[in-house]
Amino acid sequence: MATIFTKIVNGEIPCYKVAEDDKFLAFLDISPNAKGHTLCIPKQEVNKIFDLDEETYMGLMAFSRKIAIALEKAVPCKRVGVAVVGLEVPHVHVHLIPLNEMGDMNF
Ligand code: IU
Repeated sequence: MATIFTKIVNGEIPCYKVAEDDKFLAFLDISPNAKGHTLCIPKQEVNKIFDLDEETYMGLMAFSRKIAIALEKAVPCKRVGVAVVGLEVPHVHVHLIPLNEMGDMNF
């Protein structure tokens, strides 16, 4: 069965799109830990990050870096935190979370 993120990629479920190219999508987290909390995903459905092929893995990192740099300019914050958690959704995603001080989630 398709993951919820594949349904978002396919447009079956709406999202607030931040950016996309042919291989990757960035969209706002539906339950954000901070204003601007963004998820970067490969459009290809793969559960675990280290199961990505090398090219997609490197591409996801490069895409996430671009989005993080743009977020740091667009959202007032001290820095953008990066996390790969994967507790809930079995489709690789990189969390980008604008932070102020340690522990201050920028709301
Ligand atoms: P995870 O623990 O890294 O798997 O967290 C999944 C994230 O995906 C979590 O922050 C959710 O709020 C987010 N999310 C979403 O943005 N849209 C959805 O439809 C679902 C989860 I389900």
